[in-house]
Amino acid sequence: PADLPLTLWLTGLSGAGKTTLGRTLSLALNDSGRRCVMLDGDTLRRGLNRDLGFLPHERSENIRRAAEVARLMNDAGLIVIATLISPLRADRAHASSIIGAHRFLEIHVSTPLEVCEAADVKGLYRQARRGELALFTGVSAPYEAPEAPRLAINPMRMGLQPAVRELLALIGDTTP
Ligand code: GGZ
Repeated sequence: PADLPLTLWLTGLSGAGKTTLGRTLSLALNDSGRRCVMLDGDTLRRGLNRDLGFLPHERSENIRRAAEVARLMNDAGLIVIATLISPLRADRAHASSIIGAHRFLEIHVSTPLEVCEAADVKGLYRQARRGELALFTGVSAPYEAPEAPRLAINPMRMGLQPAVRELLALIGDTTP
């Protein structure tokens, strides 16, 4: 149904393209009159989650809060696009249970580490390799890829617009 208030949960490495994909999807949804909201890890960490760092229990709490907000927004009828690294399966499973498995779609933004690191848009991989940034996902902290995502998508390989079309198709919108 066109207005089932889903949460699309985009998980993937830093620099995989989650935020860009989420933003482009949200523009496409707005164009077709669907109300949606983005919950981006990097943005949440400057406000709601500003007290949290990158220790495992802090990431868990970051994800838990994002999931609680997603639930409230889904309850209010909005489509939620959540873009957090969310590196651990257990934390994503917890998010799904908070939001409700029937409206939680796990999307793996599967850009490989080598590609994220080669681009290194924010210079964070370089800092992590030099030991200037601790607990960096993919370098010195784990990333557990989803075992059975609803969709795995590599926007760098397939292109942004085709990636967005796949997501739109998944949520039942065939608008190009
Ligand atoms: C991973 C880090 C770290 C460490 C800072 N590990 O690509 P970005 O820069 O713009 O977005 C990343 C963001 C990750 O926040 P999340 O809330 O998505 O992470 S999690 O779901 O794991 O809680 C990255 C930046 O913060 N960043 N230090 N050590 N990413």
